[in-house]
Amino acid sequence: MNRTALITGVTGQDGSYLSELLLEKGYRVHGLVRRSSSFNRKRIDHLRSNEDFILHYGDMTDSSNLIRIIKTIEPDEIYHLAAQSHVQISFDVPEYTANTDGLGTLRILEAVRLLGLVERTRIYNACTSELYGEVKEIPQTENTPFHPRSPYGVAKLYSFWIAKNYREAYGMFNSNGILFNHESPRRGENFVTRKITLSIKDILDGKMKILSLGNINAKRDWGYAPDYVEAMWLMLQQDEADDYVISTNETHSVREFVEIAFREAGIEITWEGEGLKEVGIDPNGNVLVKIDPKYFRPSEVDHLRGDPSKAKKELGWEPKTDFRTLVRKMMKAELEQ
Ligand code: NAP
Ligand code: G4F
Repeated sequence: MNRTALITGVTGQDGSYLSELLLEKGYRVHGLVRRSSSFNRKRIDHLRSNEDFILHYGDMTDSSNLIRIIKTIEPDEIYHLAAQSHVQISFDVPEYTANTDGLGTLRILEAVRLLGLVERTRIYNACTSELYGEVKEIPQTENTPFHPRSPYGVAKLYSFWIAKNYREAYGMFNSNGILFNHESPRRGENFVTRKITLSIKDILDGKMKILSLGNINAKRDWGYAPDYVEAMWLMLQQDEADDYVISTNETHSVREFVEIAFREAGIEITWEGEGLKEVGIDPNGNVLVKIDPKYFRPSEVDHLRGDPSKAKKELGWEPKTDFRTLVRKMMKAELEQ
């Protein structure tokens, strides 16, 4: 194919699956990695020996670095995935989140524009169902009004609109993917799905006694990350840039995720008590799940469900993995480790 792609956020969950997909398609893949005191490349370590996989040090907060990398590579496609992506942590580091997730997108757009690459370079921008926040309708579509509920959501709102504005103002090929939650065995350990599967494994291994969670009644539209990176690629193969919801149109609570994950590990959980006193117990009466208010967010997103009809019609994209299969895959991978 002889095409060149730059992936920001290449060390993350999505960056790793997308790298595999693009390398399989014959791309030369460049990835942006941050310097850290200990190596954080475990998701992409297996790609290290591939000569079409090239890493560059960089950071979304450093414009000159981004300009230099994009100038050197002149990519056909940029997949802009880098972000401080944890919603609860965005309340602790709001300014950093705005800088990385909001202005970071602007830095990429400006680099492409200033380098005269508008005609050449197509950009995928990683947006999120967190834009809907306090949802105005169920399911959410590309036309549902936004109402973000966290510094992360607000930073991504800027990212969404600046990409759209540069599309309208300068004719840039910028597509926004409004992706709903997507998970995998490579999900970061402090997102709720991975925290649950990892904790169950630790409980079985005797390393942990109780899984502590926050709002177990929150509902999410959870898909499988490898399915979702295909949609990113498809968006950049269209004749025109646009915005697309990528989701399953199914919603499940954190509570359901807990029940199914424990079941996959051979433990039937039942619930007792209410509110902060609610606990999940095993058939022997041992408390394995409890509620800890430290995981409650200052403002929460209660219910997400996305309608991916437009992506199906225009991209020919559909989710391949249902909720139960997703939980099974994640729990199985955890137990096999
Ligand atoms: P992730 O696993 O948290 O990965 C985030 C990536 O961004 C990592 O490679 C991280 O590098 C990098 N990064 C963070 N701050 C950076 C900075 N200042 N400069 C350069 N790189 C930086 O996230 P993900 O789940 O793969 O998600 C990918 C993108 O999709 C993110 O933008 C996220 O907000 C968005 N999104 C995700 C979901 C989802 O459910 N997964 C849904 C909707 C949208 P380190 O490895 O060094 O930390
Ligand atoms: O797994 P989460 O932290 O994901 P959240 O907040 O939905 O955000 C993820 O999906 C977004 C797409 O909608 C992405 F844009 C974003 O980057 C990220 O990938 O939390 C899911 C739900 C929340 O309602 C949270 O309050 O689980 C609830 N929850 C309950 N207990 C918990 C916990 N979340 C975490 N992280 N840890 C808990 O102990």
